[in-house]
Amino acid sequence: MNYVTEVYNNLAEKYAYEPEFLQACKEVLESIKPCVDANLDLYRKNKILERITTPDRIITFRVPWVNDNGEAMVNMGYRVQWSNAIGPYKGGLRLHPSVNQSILKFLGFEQTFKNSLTGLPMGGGKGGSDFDPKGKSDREIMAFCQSFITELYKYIGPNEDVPAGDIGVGAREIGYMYGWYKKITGDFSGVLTGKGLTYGGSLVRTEATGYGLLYICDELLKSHGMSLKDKVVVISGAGNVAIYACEKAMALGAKVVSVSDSNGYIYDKDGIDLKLLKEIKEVRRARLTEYQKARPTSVYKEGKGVFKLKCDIALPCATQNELDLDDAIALVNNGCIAVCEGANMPTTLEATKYLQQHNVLFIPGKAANAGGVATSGLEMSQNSLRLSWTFNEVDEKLKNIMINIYKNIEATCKKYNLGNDYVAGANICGFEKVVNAMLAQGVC
Ligand code: NDP
Ligand code: 2IT
Repeated sequence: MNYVTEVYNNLAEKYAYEPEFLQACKEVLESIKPCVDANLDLYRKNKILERITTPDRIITFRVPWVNDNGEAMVNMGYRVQWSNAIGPYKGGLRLHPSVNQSILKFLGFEQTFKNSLTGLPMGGGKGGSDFDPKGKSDREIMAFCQSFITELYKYIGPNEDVPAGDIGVGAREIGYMYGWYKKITGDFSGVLTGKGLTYGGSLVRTEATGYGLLYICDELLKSHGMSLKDKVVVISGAGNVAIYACEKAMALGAKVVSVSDSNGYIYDKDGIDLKLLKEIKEVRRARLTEYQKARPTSVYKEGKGVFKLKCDIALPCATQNELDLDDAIALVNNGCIAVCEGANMPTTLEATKYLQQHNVLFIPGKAANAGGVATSGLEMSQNSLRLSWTFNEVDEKLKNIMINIYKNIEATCKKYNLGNDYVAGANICGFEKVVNAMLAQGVC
């Protein structure tokens, strides 16, 4: 049996109860086969595939906190430290009731290759909790964050593991976590990224994932003789990534006609009113029904539906497996040219294959949404230098990183005769750097 299949089958047997993790492994392992075949003896002898699909460690812990009624609450906390082959563990923290070990393992595994693609010295990790921030008071959020860090602080550090935000974790949560880390350790250092601008945060970090997504989308279109000008774009999600993807898409001349949350979606034929969206989501933390109330010419529909809308470009920016085969068929039938993933693994394996087979240009999340972690890397650099760069300086570096990611993926596609299979290009490109570091460092 070939090495890739053998390793995947073993994982599938051992982790049958971790579907998201297996999905991520399947995608990566199948697509790196040309590179594995070219180095078969070396990789087999060093158990490269077995080692890279096994995290360095998983830390799990109880997070007790007290709600506003004085009642004790308990959640599970996790940190998956996947690989520090090329730098300290780096990756976000997710607070969402769906969080479990399978989801955090898929995210930590993906993060390792994503961080490698940025060209910055960052290893991969991910963490979070099944705590649901929705409807909680500021005091409850603070109580949870302090309890979470009371345990996690033992395992993180500016040269060890540097967490950041993800779903449910933004500036407010990072602030509470940073304050408590400092309180316990007395150490003012770059242990978290996504910090506020008055205490070590970087300009552009808030915008970075969404902006980066559009920089790479723009580069993709340019290299195929097109541009974003006058393109109709659908976006799912209405959080950090979606909002700044919307902002940059509009700045580059596209019209964004949708956003969504976990209850439903907005279709705004005149183009999303970004100021209104920010006010509702960033200030009031309210639902999208409020958008429709304030803008009666838009339409609100319950449930899924964003990818059934007619568009030129689709940017899934909410969560994993939100774009399925039915959506992919609708996108192709509606003439969609490109899908770039703002979220992590938002497209199912079948949907990805369908889009690629029907010549829809497809950039996977580990490349397309790498701008967030790349700018976290730039925040780490500024913290080490004890300097703050201007908005334009950081934005320019972000843009160059995204363009380089695209160029490197394209070069990998050429090297291995992969055509426009940017999934394989991104996986092989991210994988090769990590593996070369592993080989140089011996069995550890
Ligand atoms: P936010 O918490 O800011 O926003 C998440 C958005 O997605 C919300 O609109 C939320 O709706 C929606 N959503 C979340 N879970 C579900 C679900 N199960 N079903 C339907 N809708 C859902 O998170 P981010 O914008 O930061 O993250 C979005 C995606 O981007 C995630 O996949 C994340 O891993 C990825 N990402 C984030 C980066 C970052 O820097 N923040 C960097 C790279 C990737 P609701 O409010 O109703 O829950
Ligand atoms: O998925 C991701 O890349 C993130 N949530 C950002 C991680 C980071 O460390 O900035």
